[in-house]
Amino acid sequence: MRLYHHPMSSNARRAVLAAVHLHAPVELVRVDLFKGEHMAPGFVQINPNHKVPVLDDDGFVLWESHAIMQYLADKTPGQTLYPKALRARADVNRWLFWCAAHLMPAVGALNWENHIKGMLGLGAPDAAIVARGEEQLRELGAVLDAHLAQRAWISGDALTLADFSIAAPLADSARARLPVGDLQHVQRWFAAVRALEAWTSTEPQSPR
Ligand SMILES: N[C@@H](CCC(=O)N[C@@H](CS)C(=O)NCC(=O)O)C(=O)O
Repeated sequence: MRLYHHPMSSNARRAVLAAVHLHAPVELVRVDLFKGEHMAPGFVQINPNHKVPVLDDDGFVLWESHAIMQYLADKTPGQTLYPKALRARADVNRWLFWCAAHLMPAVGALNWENHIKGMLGLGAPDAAIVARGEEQLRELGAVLDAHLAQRAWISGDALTLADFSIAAPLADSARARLPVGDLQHVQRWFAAVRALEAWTSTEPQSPR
């Protein structure tokens, strides 16, 4: 299997984290977003959305990071990241959708305005977009913090795909100036995720 990614992409990182933790036999293929490799005809052919991550499993091409995580887990015998029991799986799915639908747009706005724009020389952050992103993230962060006050991991009592999904974008906390530093339960949980081998072994060495 080939997993197309870029080290600065938190969407790609969650798929890579799942692959590494599951010991899935994937070959990581770096797509250089800064050189525009994601816009090359060959890449757009496999993902018309021109985004990473993309998984190619012997010709079966899958894009969308959460679908990739689920597929890799379902392919792995004996895995525990994605429980099979109906309600346990539904609970993991709930957080994956929460992340995709709510968390990522808020983090994405702050990451673009506070980090990527400056890196690409595209000017100062737009104050209105930053204010809106911060407001959304504070509300979402409060929900996550209250949830984690009662538990070690996001879903059930063990590490699941939900933890990798939500932790991946928080790696940008400092650069994107995400207002999550004072969320004590989130920070305790995030430290536990960062201590996992899947996390430490996929820390970007030279992001660009
Ligand atoms: N919903 C997608 C989002 C993927 C995404 O936005 N990837 C970004 C990098 S974080 C990308 O490749 N952007 C390049 C582009 O949009 O042209 C997923 O979860 O896989």
